[in-house]
Amino acid sequence: MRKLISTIIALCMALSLFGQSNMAKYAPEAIKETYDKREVMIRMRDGVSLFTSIYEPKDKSVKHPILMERTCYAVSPYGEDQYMNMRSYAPYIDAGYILVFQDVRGKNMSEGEFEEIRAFIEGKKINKKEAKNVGQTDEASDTYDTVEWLVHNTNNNGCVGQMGISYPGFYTTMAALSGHPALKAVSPQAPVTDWFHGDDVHHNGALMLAESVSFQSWFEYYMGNKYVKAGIQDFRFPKMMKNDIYSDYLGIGTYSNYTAAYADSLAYLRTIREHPNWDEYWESHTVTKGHMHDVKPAVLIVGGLFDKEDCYGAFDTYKAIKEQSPETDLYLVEGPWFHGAWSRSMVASWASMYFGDEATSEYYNATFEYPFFAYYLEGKGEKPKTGAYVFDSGNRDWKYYQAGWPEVELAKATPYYLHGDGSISTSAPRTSGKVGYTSDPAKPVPYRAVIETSVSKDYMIDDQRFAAQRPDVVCFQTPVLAEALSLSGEVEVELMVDISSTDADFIVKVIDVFPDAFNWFEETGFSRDPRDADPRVKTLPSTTLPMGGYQLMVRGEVMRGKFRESFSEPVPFVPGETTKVRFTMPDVRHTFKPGHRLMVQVQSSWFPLVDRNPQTFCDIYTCDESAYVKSDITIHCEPSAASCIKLPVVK
Ligand code: PG9
Repeated sequence: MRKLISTIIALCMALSLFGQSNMAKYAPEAIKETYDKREVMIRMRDGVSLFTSIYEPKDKSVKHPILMERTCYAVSPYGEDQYMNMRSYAPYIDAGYILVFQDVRGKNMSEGEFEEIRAFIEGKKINKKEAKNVGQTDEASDTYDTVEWLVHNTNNNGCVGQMGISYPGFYTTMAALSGHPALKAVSPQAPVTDWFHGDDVHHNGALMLAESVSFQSWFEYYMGNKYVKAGIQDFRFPKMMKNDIYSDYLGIGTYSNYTAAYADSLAYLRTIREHPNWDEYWESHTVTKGHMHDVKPAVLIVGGLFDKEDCYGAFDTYKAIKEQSPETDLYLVEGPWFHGAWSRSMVASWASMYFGDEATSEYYNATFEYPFFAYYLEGKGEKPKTGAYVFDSGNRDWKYYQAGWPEVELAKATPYYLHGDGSISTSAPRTSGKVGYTSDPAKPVPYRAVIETSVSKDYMIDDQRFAAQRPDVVCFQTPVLAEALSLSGEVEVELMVDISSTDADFIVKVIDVFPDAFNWFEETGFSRDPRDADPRVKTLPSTTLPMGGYQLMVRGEVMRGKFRESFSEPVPFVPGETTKVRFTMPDVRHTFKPGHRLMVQVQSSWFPLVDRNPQTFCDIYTCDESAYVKSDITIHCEPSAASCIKLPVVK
């Protein structure tokens, strides 16, 4: 027995040493041995020069593919003798790619003026010569001019790729529209896409308060160029958070108090205030609204089903290209991931959930991302099968959709009706029923049961029992499911409500209620017996948390009630008048296993994730405290006013 244990320990140490030595290959000093680094200013067609770091293999005997990232988050370390740690680019270093990192216009070491989610200019001249002196530039033309310089000034094979996560994902979507013939493949990952309907800043018109206020102060100040250059970690803006985002943001109160706290100096908080409704500003800055045509490169869209920042953008960008540019080689990969998890250290479990070995970033890189670029940039391997690869977060396995996503003929929008007795079923209500609660903006429903100073990524898969116990949250659930219920696609909500005030928010959550007797050992079949030393047991979530009855949030979304008829023309509620509120939620792929239940929760605040709705029809960005009133909310569950959630049930 003793011999067996010492063997296992030796094996684990060897593995970890291999791991470290494997990682050491990508450390700066190792990269220096095989790569040269140049820092160049590449001149755009309008004369502005962009700071570009180029890491190029010393081996000049062969021509190398180029993989680029354009970012607003700095391409540090700066200095030709300062090398990045390249572990996030391991497969590309191993294959001898030229790696290029560029500060976008107006950020950090690049010249020019920065503009948030800079609009795509439809119809401008594509190539630099034709466009000379026309002066029209956007992120697509900056990409074109950069690629043009790179193919003429590096030892490349004429094939260029670009990838990026989040804001860099936005720049990659723009690259797809650059029109440069050498740009063969791009991968927008959790791309910033639509800041009014579903990414980062607003969801269905409601402001994502904590993320927007805290991010913008960091982004505009520290990342606002002057401090990155000087390398000063200077955070002069008042720390909004002292000890708890719930009480700190509640204490600040109205939106105008937030802007006052920053002396109204944050441009983006001003933009949010100046554009409270969907208008020409948002339309022109949302590239998926009609600009995603003639996409020449192959496109691999990557997204996380549980991405707290840009869950919407990946699906939206994919659907826009699928519809507007049907000739494009288009791929979608959606896994059970938080923001950027796929490219970094996603392992088999996350918080209280276990998703398995096919949810890891190793699996993603080996199965999806590297084969995609290897085929298009190196001509290596088989052409990947276009279509959608979407992980089932309940069954914990990948599904492939050859016809793309959503495969509507596979899954039918099925109404699940809310009933006055707290049940939910596919039968429409035959008797009258309603449920109600009082929404008090002085005591908003917290988005988590945890005290913290920033928005945690874990909220997306948190146990919702803390909310279910509140009087201002109403729950509807099925009996224990005898058969599996598989959802695959878009989710639509139709609430029939009346409220006692003139505005309100509606937050709906789709929840997988785990069996009362649930634990990960039985669920996965992994051995409990330590003598088996099953390495997979280490990847199980800590089994201390009582998983029995866990209410896993599969999807949650907010709808600001005043936008129910139109995002550009908000309308008040008439107190006491039964009104329909319809909205969509980001797509899902989840199987509710036998023994589980489907639950839907409805509430009217989700704080401080979402700013409080004063519940008075007004301009929330300029109103004062007097606008904040309680509202009695009624959800109707009757034949003449049936509330339901339309779920994409797999036939
Ligand atoms: N999606 C992130 C973000 C961008 C802009 C504002 C707020 C968040 C990100 O780029 O990581």
